[in-house]
Amino acid sequence: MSTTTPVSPARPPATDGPPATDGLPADYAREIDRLDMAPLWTVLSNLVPEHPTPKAVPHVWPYAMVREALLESGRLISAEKAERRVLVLENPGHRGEHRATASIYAGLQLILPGERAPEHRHTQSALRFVIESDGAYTSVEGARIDMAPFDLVLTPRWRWHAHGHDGQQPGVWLDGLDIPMISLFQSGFAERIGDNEAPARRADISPAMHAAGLKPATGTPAAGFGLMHYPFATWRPALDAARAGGSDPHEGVRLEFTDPASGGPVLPTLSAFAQLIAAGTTTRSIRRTESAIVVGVEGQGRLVVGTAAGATVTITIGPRDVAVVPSWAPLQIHADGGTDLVLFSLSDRAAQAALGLYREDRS
Ligand code: GTQ
Repeated sequence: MSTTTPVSPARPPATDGPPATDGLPADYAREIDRLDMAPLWTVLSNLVPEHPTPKAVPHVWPYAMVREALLESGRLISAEKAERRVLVLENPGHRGEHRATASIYAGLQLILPGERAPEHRHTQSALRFVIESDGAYTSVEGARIDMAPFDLVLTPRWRWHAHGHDGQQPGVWLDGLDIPMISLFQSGFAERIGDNEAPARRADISPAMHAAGLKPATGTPAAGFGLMHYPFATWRPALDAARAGGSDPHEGVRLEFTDPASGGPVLPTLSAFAQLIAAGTTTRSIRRTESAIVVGVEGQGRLVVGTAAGATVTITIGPRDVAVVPSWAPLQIHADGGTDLVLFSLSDRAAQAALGLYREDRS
């Protein structure tokens, strides 16, 4: 059967000029364009590249350079009005796309003493890495989690969450979300409610349960039982303890934050890591298909990151600085600031591993 009746309303051409002919006869190029089709053979090697070709570039947001602009946002809008007062970290290779890498959204969120960012829930999952806090908190399904500097806090998909602040100084954390992945699947939903309809306030019992290897014998485990808080006060000593077990030439001492229920990544889409590189040492080059956001915690050092063009970019990183390591970029870390270098990172490894895609290459 053939028909000349368009199945969708007439629309303007995709581009202003005539379609790119790509060496095709002009009439043919026009005809397939009119039919909303395009030749594969002119683009196949871009669609199915021999190796990852990220648009994201190695980049750093030195905290001292961005902090003032973040505080200024606090004078321009309230947390209540903004819903979430965040400056999104846009990779220079993804400007206008609200993402730090192709798959990861990252932003710096500010909350001021006495403010409240209202309850909402969404199918996007979030993790927070605390940068500054003397009394900021997140509540997840009504359980309050107090945030101290360098704590990791989770807000898995579809959990009600709000933020507040009972302290004196501005509260800042890095938000890492799987927004680009949920956008790719067009599977985003969100709900907002007022504080009077908020989930009942309750104690966060999960740290005590997990520390003891216990869980409630009755009731629904889903009711906020999962471990949502990985305090710096507990993960930092664990990194030192792991150091006694030896260090890897490509990674130094690197630990993954896990969901104790599964032993797997903290979120289905995002993984999180703590890493220590001993003073005066340099890791051997490694490249991974994960794209990563790296945050400095202690010490000063350098990330030497290869680019697609075969050059290298050197990123100086210290406490609270936020950097990007793109997919498949060779990475070496130099702890050359005179002390041990401690880093936190999050990546899309969880999603890649779940799909059987994750690879790494050690040289
Ligand atoms: O705190 O819930 O940076 O929903 C972006 C979207 C933070 C949040 C972000 C969000 C949140």
